[in-house]
Amino acid sequence: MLPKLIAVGLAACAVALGQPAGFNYDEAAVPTYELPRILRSADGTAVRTAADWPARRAEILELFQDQVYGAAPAAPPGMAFSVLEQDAAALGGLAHRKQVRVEFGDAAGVSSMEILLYTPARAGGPVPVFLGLNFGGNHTVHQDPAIRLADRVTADGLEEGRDADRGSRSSRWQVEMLLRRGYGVATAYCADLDPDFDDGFRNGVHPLAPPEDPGDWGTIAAWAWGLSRALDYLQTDARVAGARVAVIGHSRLGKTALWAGARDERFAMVISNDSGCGGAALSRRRFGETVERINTRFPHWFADNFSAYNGKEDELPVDQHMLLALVAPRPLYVASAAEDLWADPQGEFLAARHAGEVYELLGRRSLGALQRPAVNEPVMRDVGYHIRAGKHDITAYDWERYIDFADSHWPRD
Ligand code: GTR
Repeated sequence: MLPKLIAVGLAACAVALGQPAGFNYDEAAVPTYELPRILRSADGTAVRTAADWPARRAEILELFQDQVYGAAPAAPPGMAFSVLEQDAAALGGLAHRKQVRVEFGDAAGVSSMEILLYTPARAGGPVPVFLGLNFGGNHTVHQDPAIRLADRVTADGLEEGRDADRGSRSSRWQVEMLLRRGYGVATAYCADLDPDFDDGFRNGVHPLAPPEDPGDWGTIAAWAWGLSRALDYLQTDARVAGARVAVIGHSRLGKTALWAGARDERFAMVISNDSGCGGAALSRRRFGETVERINTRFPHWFADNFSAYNGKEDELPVDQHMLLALVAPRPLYVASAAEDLWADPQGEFLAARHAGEVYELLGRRSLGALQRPAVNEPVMRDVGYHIRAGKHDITAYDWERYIDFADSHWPRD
């Protein structure tokens, strides 16, 4: 037991670092737990060979769909793409910029999402692309004055997109770095797909398949569905190498990237940045954010069924190492930040390590049995991992590693 004053002091520091009080940040207080076995089927048979994996994969995917994120519909039949704007000499000649509207048809509560795509202006052919949703509108990812302003939908109504917010999140989107290293980057505003508040699923794309059942799609599933629709577009664009699209996301959008990559095997690489609870972190550790807290604070994110596990993590038929395993054999990268205890860096690392069982079964390289690597010492195999110094964020350091990882898997002349 810690002396009371020290304990109170630690709790105060945790709050100051964005770590709410009343949750566990002490490794010694993590309960003992037993993880569900990835390589044992529901009927108890062992999964021994690569040929056994697809059936087990399908079981696990179904459990996540029913019990955690919720089932989403197929692409709407009336979906259409239109190029709203393009410039072959954007960003001072570095980029080719394209803005594309994806129309979902009349049944959706919102009619469309807008994709912003930059590719290197002087690319000799199709390039690999990093695709991720953004939190604040496409105009927040770069100062480029030609990016169309996105309106913000809040629980109080509609706020017009503001010029003053241009580039306000540009540190999270290393556009020039990506272009200089030969990659494209594509993004869309998450609220185009579903505004991030609980309104009983009247807005966003949910009206395409209104949730009625406790296993139907929540907001994370709607966002992930939108990433697949963005990929539908990217695979038609001649500037994009459609078989080399990495799906990436930070925090709640990192949970989203993982679910998108798990469901949709067309994503050739999956990157989770500080995704935490309901993302890469093991729920059973109950370190930092818990299942109960996330379902209470964000009741719209997951399928209603997920709430049945509030305070009952051990009853979950899955844990998040199994979500990561669904990405195999495709390259998977999980990243944490040292001060981001709310997201449980150790739980994120352990999930990535355990997912390695499936990589090995499929003849790929896991993280191995190593301990969590030291801060700023990335490990890159077919599963990659790093823990960066600093806070909950996605930074230039993180992007450099993701590009290094992509370079190692997708070598080019
Ligand atoms: C927090 C939430 C986390 C994470 C984060 C974010 O409030 O508890 O799970 O998603 O928001 O998305 O920034």
